[in-house]
Amino acid sequence: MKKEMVLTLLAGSLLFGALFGACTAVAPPSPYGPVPTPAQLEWQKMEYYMFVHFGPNTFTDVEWGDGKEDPQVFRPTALDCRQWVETARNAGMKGIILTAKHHDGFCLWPSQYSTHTVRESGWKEGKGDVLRELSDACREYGLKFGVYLSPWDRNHPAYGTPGYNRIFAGTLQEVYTQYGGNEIFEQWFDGACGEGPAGRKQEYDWELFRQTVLSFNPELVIFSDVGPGCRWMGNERGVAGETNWSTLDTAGFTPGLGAPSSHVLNSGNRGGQAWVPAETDVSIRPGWFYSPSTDDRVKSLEQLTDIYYTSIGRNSNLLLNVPPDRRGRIHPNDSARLMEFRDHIAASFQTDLAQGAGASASSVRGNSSRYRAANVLSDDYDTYWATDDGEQTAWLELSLPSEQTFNRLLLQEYIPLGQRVARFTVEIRGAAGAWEKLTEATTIGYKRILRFPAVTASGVRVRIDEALAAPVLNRIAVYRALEQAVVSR
Ligand code: FUL
Repeated sequence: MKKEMVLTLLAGSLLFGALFGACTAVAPPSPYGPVPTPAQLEWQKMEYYMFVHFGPNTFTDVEWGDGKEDPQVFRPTALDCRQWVETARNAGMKGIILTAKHHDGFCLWPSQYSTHTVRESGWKEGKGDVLRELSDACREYGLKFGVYLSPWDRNHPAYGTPGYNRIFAGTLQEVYTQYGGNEIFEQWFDGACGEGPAGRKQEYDWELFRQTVLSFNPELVIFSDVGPGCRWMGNERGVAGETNWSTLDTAGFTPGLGAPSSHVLNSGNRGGQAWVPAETDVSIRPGWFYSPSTDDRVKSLEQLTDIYYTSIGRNSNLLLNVPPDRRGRIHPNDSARLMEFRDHIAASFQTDLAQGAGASASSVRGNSSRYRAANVLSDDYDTYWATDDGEQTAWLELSLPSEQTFNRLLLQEYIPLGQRVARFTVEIRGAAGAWEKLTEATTIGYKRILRFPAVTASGVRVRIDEALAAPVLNRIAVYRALEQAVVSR
């Protein structure tokens, strides 16, 4: 064959290959099991937001007001919700959830369903409205706004009668119609009830409560022990399970006494029926409400950093409570600590030492560059590495541009296709070129960050040892975090 003919044939087949390849794009993996709704995905990406416990308890030094407190005790001297929002925004938080009504029944807005509200208080001659001020401030600063409303009400005379359910639904309706319910990002339903066996017994109509808020905002993420939007993760210490599935079996369970065990809430259910990701709620102080006695007991930078790794680092969002003081402002001790924490995390995760690495994998879905291993190096959320269906064990290797010293590994699964990875091993290539095992872990989910003492290596390999379906990872990064925080817990 003549040389020109060979070249023509070669060019022709390349052109055919390119055209053919383009026409038969390899289909993405189908979702596996339950997956997040678009609103749950947006919520998960928020990662970090503020809880605000504020009310009569702020002034009386108790955690659970009994509903008999004189509303006149609520008398903040210099309340400034914009200062809360500014503090949250500067701290890197994406939203605020306010205890609009805690167990004492006191409403931080002048509710028509209660006589225990800001209207009866000593603040602004009864003309104030904290919910109004905070929702306006969140809008002004571009932060999301959420509400905590306790079903357990120690003040309302109808509590313990069937009529109370309608009253509570009316209360929800009032909040959602008057304070921009379609913008509220999260509704927090506390399952706590301390009435005890001799106390008033209320059978909650959870379905009514959920439908009421969803009717104003179908995108709303509803928090409770069993979701449906997100779930309590089982403790108030800030420690999500090392294994943490975003899936949960909810059938037959209710918030509160009928909830799954705290152990289950801590880890979720492998293969669970519903997508109900974990939220970690924890206070920056020993109590949920402000007390002058805790001004010097604000959690240390080490404690907060540890919580970062045991919440956000374990496939959970972090709802950090920062209770305003008796002026109605965030105390300087809390805000100073929040800024130290923000700086520490920002410095620790500033430089991804894997950038520029060469990436290879045991296999790539359909050999298509669309699913290539190097996608895990990009910050584009929607590009990912995937294998062919059925390949449930796989590995991905990063050859670092040069030897690097690091102590954190960050991994993300592309959760719009479900949570899949059940167990994985991390290996590193040492100075002599041999691979050695560094560590192992179980679930990944939206985000997993592993901590280990600093190692120096020229390569990192993630081996998926067990998965419910073929793995889909959209991010792998390595960092050298500041070694100020406690390494193991
Ligand atoms: C608990 C409540 O009893 C506490 O007072 C606090 O509000 C916490 C966030 O939830 O169930």
